[in-house]
Order: sequence, then structure tokens, then C-alpha cells
Amino acid sequence: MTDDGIQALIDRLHEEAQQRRDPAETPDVGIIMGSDSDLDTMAGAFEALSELDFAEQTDFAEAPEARFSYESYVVSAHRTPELMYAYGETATDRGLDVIIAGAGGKSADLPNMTASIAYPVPVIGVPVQEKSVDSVLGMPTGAPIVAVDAGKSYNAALSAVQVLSREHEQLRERLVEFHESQKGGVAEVSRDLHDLGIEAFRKKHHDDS
Ligand code: RP5
Repeated sequence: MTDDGIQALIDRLHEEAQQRRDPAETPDVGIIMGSDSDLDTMAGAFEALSELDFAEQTDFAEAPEARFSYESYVVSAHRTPELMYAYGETATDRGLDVIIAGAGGKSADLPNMTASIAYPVPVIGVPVQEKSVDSVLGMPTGAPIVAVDAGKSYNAALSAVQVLSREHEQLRERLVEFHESQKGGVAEVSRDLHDLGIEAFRKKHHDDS
């Protein structure tokens, strides 16, 4: 994208921040990633949020019907530092309650820089690759970030909803229900593995044909 394109995005973020919209109508979770090549890894976050009935908000002026929503942008710490700054700086006024930031490479600076700029909005960092873990976690004392293991964007979304659930009882209930459904899944495979025996279990659960 050209400089003009980046400036237009920066202007858009600032204009949205000035609107002081009702927080119920702004995205609750902001998802940013260093490159669109991170999208497959970050898809776990979209998946988890969808499972918890969050909707994607693609127009800041038009909230989806669902009460809770997320938005996403590509923001590169190294290629578009001005955009990263604008995103972090406007986070509170744009109504974001928590940010999930993913980046790859050995110098994955987007999560930690965004955590510093958006502070005190909590940022959950996703190292897109194994080699990104140290740079995402490596914050100095007094500059906090929460981070998940490499590629665990799904868990980043669950953590984001945990943050939101302190304020929204319905999200607490959704998280508890989600956890219960996981228990149910383990119960089913455990029972089947024992009762059917290994061969029949494999046929039932792992045989796609
Ligand atoms: C990082 O560099 C991005 O987060 C991505 O993981 C990696 C490669 O980016 P591209 O060259 O594919 O845009 O900043």
C-alpha cells in the first residue's frame, strides 16, 4: 500500500476515535497482524471468537447485530510504524477493550510495541512462528504483555474473552459452557476408546473414508 493509503487508514482510525461511539457498538476485540501472510495462523482467533458468538465488524459505523464483535487489520511494526502507533493510540477511544496482536519472524515487534502504545488496554501477543516467541515475550519490567505459545491464536481469543468476561456476565457464561463442551468431548472419546477398543475407535473417529 502507498504512503497515501497508509495515511488514509491512520486518518480513518483518528476520525473513528473522535466519534466517541457507544462502546456497545464498537468492536470489543481488535485483531492485528504484521502481514496478511499471518492470516492462516491468526485464523484460530477468528474461529474461537465465532464459536463464542462474536461477529466480525467490518464497518465501524455499523455494528453487527451480535452484542460482541471483533475487527481485524494488517499493521506492520517495521513497514508501517505510523499505522501501528495510530492503532495503539486510538484503541481506547475506538472502544476496543482488548487487542490480539500477532507477528512472525525473529523480530516480532508488533505485539510488544502495541502493548506499550495502547497501554493500559491489554494486548495478547501471538508469536506466529517458534522463532518469534522471545521477541513477543521479551518486555522490560513495567511494560506488560500477555502472550500465548507460538501459533496459539485460538487461546489468545479465549484469553481476550476472559478479560471481557470480568465485565460481561454473559461472556462468563459462554466461556463456562464452552469449557463444559470440551469436557463432554473428552468424555465421549474416553468412553469410546475403552468400550469399542482401539481398532473400532480408530475406525469411528479417525477414519474419514
Ligand atoms: C512479520 O514478518 C509478519 O508478521 C510476518 O509473520 C513476517 C513475514 O511477512 P511478509 O513478508 O510475509 O509480509 O513482520
